[in-house]
Amino acid sequence: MVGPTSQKLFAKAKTLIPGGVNSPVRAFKNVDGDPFFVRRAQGSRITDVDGKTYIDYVGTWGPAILGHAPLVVTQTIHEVAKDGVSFGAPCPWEIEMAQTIVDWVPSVEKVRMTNSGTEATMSAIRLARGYTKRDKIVKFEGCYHGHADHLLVAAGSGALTHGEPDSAGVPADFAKHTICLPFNKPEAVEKCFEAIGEEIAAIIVEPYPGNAGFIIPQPGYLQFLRDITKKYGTVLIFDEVMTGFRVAKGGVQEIVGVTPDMTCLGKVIGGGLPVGAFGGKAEIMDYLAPIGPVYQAGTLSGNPLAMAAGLAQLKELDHRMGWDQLEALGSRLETGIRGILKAKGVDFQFNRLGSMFCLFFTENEIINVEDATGADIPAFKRYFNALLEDGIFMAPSPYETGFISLAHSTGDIDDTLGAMEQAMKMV
Ligand code: KE4
Repeated sequence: MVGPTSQKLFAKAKTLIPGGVNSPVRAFKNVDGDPFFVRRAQGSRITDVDGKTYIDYVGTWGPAILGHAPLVVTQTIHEVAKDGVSFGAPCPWEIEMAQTIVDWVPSVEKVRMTNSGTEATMSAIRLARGYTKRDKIVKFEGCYHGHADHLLVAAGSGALTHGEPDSAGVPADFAKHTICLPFNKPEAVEKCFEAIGEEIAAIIVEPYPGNAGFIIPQPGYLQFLRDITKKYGTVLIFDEVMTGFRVAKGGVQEIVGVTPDMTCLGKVIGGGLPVGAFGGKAEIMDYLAPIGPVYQAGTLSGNPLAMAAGLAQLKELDHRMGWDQLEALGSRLETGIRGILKAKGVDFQFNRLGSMFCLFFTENEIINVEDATGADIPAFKRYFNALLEDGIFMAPSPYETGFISLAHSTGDIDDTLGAMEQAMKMV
């Protein structure tokens, strides 16, 4: 079917949609390119309107853990939609989803569904503030929790006591209760809590940050955050929107054995449809309306279609014990990449946990976003574009994470490694 090219579609899109995209990272601005427009996606592959097919490691930024359009999900959507797509009234699907999250995620005793990760983190913070009756929150540089005003905050001049807006349109007053500290630096958290610990409602953290490339917490760091928040009566929130159900059945908290007070989820739990969730201790969650004083709501929250699609995906993942297969695929990719780097004589940093990975174009250890921004970004751009030319779609930004799905074959991994070997010549 011949239709308008990506180039023509992008030109048209830009006359109607700011930047031509409905989410900034899709615009390929971080790789000096123009985005392709997608015709269809199936399994490990995505095909653009010009007929080019790519092995896809963006995976719609995480949700496509079974690969694109898995039959178990698309059939479920088709079947359930016949009985309605949204009721605005409770339905059994919501109970089944809540029961699954409670059963699988160690920290969750009760859970509230939302329509995005942003809603989940925004609501979790409001709940933590309502529960503790405190205003201050702590986040970490390089961690992204969606685009709520109080989370678009960078470390300010008074880094230990208040933050500064990290986006136009965010009033300084909205940012002043958000403290932004360096990740993997316990001493910075200690100094902050010694100064104002009694005022801090919550720490929100991506336990394995995936929005600054993919960063590994130093040994004991997450337990340290657990201990200091317990000491000061601060709510510890793990933002597992990206890692939840992906790195393990119970997410990072199952792997590291650190149980937060609350967890934010998204992406995988929607099977590709818009879903987020936040959950935690019943004592905290019961502060939510309609039984508690903290208001939170959503027209489409828990709608039957998204719940059924997400449940179909989670059940399939569990039935196939997908995490073992994802680890095997991730390990194959890592071994291959390390061989390529060795042959090239460079010690670029490669971080991975299961099916999440990131290659940094620097030989310096990456322990926080400062290290990631010190990498050779022009080299990344050449590498990204060489891979794209060769039919491999990696995240169009050096500050994102790659995702492998259960639809990726060992052949896909080997073809990707072949393309990486060629692309490395451009670095
Ligand atoms: P959404 O509002 O985009 O559903 O979720 C926000 C969010 C919250 N927490 C974490 C850890 C996240 O990674 C995200 C969103 N992730 C980005 C990818 N880095 C979404 C892609 C995009 O913004 O287009």
